[in-house]
Amino acid sequence: MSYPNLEKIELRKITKISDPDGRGNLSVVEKDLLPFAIKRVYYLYDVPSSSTRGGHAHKELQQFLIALSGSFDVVLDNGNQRRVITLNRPDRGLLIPNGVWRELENFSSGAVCLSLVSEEYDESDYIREYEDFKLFKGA
Ligand code: T46
Repeated sequence: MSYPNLEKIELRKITKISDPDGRGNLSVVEKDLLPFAIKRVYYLYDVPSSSTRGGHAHKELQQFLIALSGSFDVVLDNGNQRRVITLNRPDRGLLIPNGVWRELENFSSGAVCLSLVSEEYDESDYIREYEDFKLFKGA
């Protein structure tokens, strides 16, 4: 399998509607923003700052991550290089293609990580050992 170019993985802007009467903001993820139909939504919260989530890759699943509240770092690894992206705005989301190892760390107090994904839950789609990921990549 080829190595996805990590430099092409970017934060996508989510439409933000600021209320003219000062009632706060509303953001909306519309279908054109994502290259997949959303099949599942889950969220991480109450994550201790010392904890790491993720630590796996997906064979097929594509994912859009949003820091609904607070901040955390996403470490991306394509089997060849690593890149760290901080999520800290509810009007930005990170689109992670399949075949990318990810680790989520440095969660701030009150951080909430929303995950919109392309597949139903299937444990066989996970590669949870880094050595298996390297083999999957053909390294
Ligand atoms: C990802 C990161 C950001 C389910 O039963 N159903 C589900 O839909 C999910 C997502 C998980 N689970 C079970 C599987 C495990 O027994 O919940 C437990 C914790 O899952 P996991 O260890 O995979 O959690 P994270 O935070 O390491 O990873 C999750 C997602 O699994 C993964 O797709 O990219 O969040």
